[in-house]
Amino acid sequence: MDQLVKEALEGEFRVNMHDADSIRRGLISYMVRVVGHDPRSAGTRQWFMALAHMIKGILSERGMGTSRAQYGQDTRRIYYLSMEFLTGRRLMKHLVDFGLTDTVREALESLGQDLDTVAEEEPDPALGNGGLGRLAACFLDSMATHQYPGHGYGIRYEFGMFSQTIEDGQQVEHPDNWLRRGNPWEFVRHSVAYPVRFHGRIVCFRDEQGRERCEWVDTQDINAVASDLKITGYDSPIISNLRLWTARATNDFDLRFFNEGNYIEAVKDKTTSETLSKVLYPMDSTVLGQELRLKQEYFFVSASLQDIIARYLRVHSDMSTLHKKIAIQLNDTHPALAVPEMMRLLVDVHGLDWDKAWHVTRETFCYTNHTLLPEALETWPIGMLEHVLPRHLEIIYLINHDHLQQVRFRFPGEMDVLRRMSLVDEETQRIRMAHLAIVGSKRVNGVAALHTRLLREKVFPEFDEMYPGKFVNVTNGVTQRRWLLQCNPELGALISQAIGEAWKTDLMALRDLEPMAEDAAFRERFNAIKLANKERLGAHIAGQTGLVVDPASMFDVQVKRIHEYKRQLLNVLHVVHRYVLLREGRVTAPVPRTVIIGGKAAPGYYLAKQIIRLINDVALTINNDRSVSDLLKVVFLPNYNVSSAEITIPGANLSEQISTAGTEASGTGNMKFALNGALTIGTLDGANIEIKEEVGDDNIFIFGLTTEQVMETKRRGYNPWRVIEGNPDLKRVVDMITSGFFNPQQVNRYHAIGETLFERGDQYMVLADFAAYVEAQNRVDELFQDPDAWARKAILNVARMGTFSSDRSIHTYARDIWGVEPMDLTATL
Ligand code: 26V
Repeated sequence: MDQLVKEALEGEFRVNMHDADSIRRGLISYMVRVVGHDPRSAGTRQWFMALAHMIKGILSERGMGTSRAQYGQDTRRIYYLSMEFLTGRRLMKHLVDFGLTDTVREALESLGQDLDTVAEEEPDPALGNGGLGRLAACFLDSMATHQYPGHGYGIRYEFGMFSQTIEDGQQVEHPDNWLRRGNPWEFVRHSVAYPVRFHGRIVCFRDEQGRERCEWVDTQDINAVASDLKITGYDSPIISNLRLWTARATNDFDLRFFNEGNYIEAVKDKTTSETLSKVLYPMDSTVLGQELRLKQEYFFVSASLQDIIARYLRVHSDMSTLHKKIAIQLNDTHPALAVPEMMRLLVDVHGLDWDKAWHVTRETFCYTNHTLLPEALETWPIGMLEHVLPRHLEIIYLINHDHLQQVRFRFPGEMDVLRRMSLVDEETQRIRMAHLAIVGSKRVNGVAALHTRLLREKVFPEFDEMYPGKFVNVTNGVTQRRWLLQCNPELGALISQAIGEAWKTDLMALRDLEPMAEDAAFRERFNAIKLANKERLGAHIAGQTGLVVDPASMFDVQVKRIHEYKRQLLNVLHVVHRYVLLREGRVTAPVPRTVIIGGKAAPGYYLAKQIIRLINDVALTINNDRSVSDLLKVVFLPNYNVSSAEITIPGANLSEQISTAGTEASGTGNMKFALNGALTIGTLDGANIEIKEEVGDDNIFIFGLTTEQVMETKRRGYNPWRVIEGNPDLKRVVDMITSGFFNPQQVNRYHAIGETLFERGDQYMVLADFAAYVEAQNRVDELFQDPDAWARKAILNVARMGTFSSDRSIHTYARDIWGVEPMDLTATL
């Protein structure tokens, strides 16, 4: 080592990334010069930092090339505004994208380090709740891979999604201090900072031309400071940017407090103003209407629009053609304040007249809806908006005035329609953000065929009528680079061996895999890889929970946020039912199963937390009952996140996608599982429907009520009591849970679960679907007993997942929504 260090430090800083020896020298040099550690005593953490900084150097170099080429081409840029990005760890992704995994592995090995162990040192940036944030990350990957000029804007939360432990069977939340040891990937741009204003009042006056102008004065300002994360695509010359904003007190703030002479109070207030980017709200199901959340939303919208406009004005001068050069995608309504903010900037700051500004605005924005649940649709109290963003409230009223004028014209005399379409909910005195986003956008899209249909027919029918062609569908997708190539390299290699590498950037190429389903040797290798992935998952489970599971058993997996509509409870009912049958010896040819459930509950969502507790109580009883121990195990996998998904998904045989029909907008986990060779048991909900159409009815286990049947049943008056009286097995299971069989020390623990199923009418039809679910699970068992038949279907699932690539989603957005073409920078760079 001594000699190595000496040589490396004598050498040049520049590294040839295709030569392991050069990388090794580079690593030593970065270790000394950037990390500031002696290579002779460095541990995995330090080697991670040295490697990350080295890769960061390449990112920066290549990124500059991309920027120059983009300015040169003056292409329309796409900005993806999202409060959440769940990017997953960066290191392995960059290595895969640059094709450097093997050389870097070799270089580290020569330094006595293992790449996988080093990669584990990186914290998983948990800047999102679930599907919506992960989708944003998949989209950035697809845009960069296919050379679209797409950039992300979000918030650099100091604390991301809480980390979850299970104590006494219950969820405990811990702060996610992911920046504690620094973030080697970010470029902090102290000079890219914009003031964001709050509160204050409006003064209107006539300018020299006699036009009415309004100014927003006496505001309290906070600075937004940019940090950039570089986004690489697979084998792509493009490096895109994800710009995340941090809140900092303005100098102004400092000065005022200093002059007031109360130093300690001044510093305290300064800190409060910086809480804006402190923490991610860990809810994805109910809107609380908290002022801090509203401020977060405006903070990131305002900073992003200022930045977008500043960039535009570097090359252009006419604000009335802004929409020709940019498109802004709103990821749900969280950034919907961008609509009035754009109007304010165009009218109040840049002096455009109202109609022209409105035209530019509506041609710029597009909005993606991600939920049908009424309690997740954002609305803000008028009083709060008036206090926090008085000018925006006025602008919203002006927009609404013109909008209602058109509604009256289109639906004359229909007062009900007028009331429903107004941006203002008069009853609750709140502003409806989805309405605002729809009115202010050129296109609105749902995220799966069923979801888009329900949006058009049930949620916003009058909007759909008034704006034909505005509502479009773009079914979600996932990036095969992270969700196959990176997380399941063995399967990736097997596929490439069989059909070549085209699938990595064109997932439709997987079709060529179909004939392999009939190839016995291929099936054998496919099964061997699944087994190895199950062993890896088994080891992860043992590490996390201490439970030992059998990789030969069927791995039956449900991982996602815990929510009533996702029906983890239905899963538990089936598990308990199975337990009863096994104990009573009522199963003739039992199939050993390991049921794995993971996910976080929103901290304030009592019932979701009770479901976690129930899973753990049931697991404890079953796992300690020796009479079933070879046949049934139940695991609650704590702290489900992107990194644990990367281990969990490749190890699954069965993918549980069992939401009540008409509630899950799309789902994306469903796609990841099938792509990794799991079979799906699922309802006709979200993208499950499209998955079924692709893989074929014989290759998926569909059960339960359809959306129409759910609505019809409810309309006719659904009675959960009647269901349970007609099904003694179900009654037995429910009685066991509600009477304390799994928790004799506190028998009424699950009172609330009984209440939601009966007194509150089983809103999500858990009981109604139970019998069909059990029947489908029996079909699953039967098939699993024939490993060859199972493998055939699993291979066909993989082969038919082509359409569920986020590449396809992005090409669709580009063509139908943004009207952009990929750039071709391959020659330029
Ligand atoms: C809602 C809220 C409500 C206020 C507090 C913070 C917060 C944060 C996120 C959300 C969004 C919930 C919507 C969501 O995540 N939808 C999921 O989007 C996925 C990607 O389109 C889709 O696959 C899932 O089906 C859908 O549930």
